[in-house]
Amino acid sequence: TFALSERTRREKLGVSWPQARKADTHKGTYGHVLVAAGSRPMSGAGLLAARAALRSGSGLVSLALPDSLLPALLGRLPEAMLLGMPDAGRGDWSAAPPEALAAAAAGKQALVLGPGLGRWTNDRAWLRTLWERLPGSLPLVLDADALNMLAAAEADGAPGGGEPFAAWPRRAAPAVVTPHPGEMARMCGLSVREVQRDRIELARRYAEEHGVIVALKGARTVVAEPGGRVFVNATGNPGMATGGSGDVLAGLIGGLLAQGHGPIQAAALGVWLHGAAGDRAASVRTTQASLLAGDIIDHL
Ligand code: NPW
Ligand code: AMP
Ligand code: MG
Repeated sequence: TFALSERTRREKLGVSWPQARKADTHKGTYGHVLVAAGSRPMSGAGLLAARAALRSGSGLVSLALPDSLLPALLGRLPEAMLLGMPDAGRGDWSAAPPEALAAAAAGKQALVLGPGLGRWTNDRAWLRTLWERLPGSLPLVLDADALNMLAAAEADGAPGGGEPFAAWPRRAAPAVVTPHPGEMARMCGLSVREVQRDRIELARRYAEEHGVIVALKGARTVVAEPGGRVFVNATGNPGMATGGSGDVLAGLIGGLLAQGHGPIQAAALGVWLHGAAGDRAASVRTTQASLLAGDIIDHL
């Protein structure tokens, strides 16, 4: 277990930051992120995640959202490309075939799935189909409602139910999951109090049993990889306990993945940067109490 300092980033993860951009490069060099996030009334989650992915340095960002939300969002984030998913006019994801999202992910260098996605009938079967259709090598960040779907899938694994998440096929590129303690409690069938009792051990065990990178958020976010290193973050402040803060982290990690960082590197570096940007925002722009999630993006 390591404190996530500049030195451990360099020595234990091989990540140097900031990375200089080479002169002879173009936007295609820095990866294309697909952010599948947002639904009525949480389109802001998608905008925040996509904007954070852009600020992380990725070359292109596409934001997939239910079709009928698009007119209201035009011009809100002009740097991102908007991709309407079939929604039968409902503003949610319940009518969007997983195959359509998998097709949109083709050729992208990372997929961020979950912030503000909402829930619908049999959504975990939707996620299971998507899991199968996505290339196993596509770097993936699962957050928020995607994690609630995994939690539901795990519960389905009870006798007579469906296939638990732990039994889903392993991916060549381990997914990064970014639960807050409430989501982790659902994913593990525990109370929040039980999750908080031994965060390091729980994150380590979840990573091991599910073959994923875990970023268990909150004060001192714990980042764990299967069978290996655990990092405890030292940046960040309680001003970041504000709506949209986690949506920013998911987009940021997705952007780092798309630029070629490995999943543990992207997760650890993303968590550290997110906290450092939040610290800077709270001291130079505003106060902890007045901090907005968007301020974290602006200070990346
Ligand atoms: P309690 O009861 O407050 O103490 P949910 P959500 C617990 C989207 N958003 N330590 C918490 O505990 C998200 O992306 C959209 C301890 C409660 O039980 C999601 O899709 C926004 N406990 C959706 O909203 C901005 C903690 O978890 C439960 C904890 C719902 O996400 C907002 C709450 O979690 C939001 O990001 C901690 N550190 N953190 C937008 N602008 O569009 C949480 N808990 O029920 O999963 O609700 O996180 O708000
Ligand atoms: P979410 O609950 O998904 O919006 O995520 C909240 C984000 O803010 C996570 O990255 C947390 O680590 C961060 N955060 C929330 N509360 C604190 C805190 N008290 N200290 C440091 N970071 C926090
Ligand atoms: Mg969240």
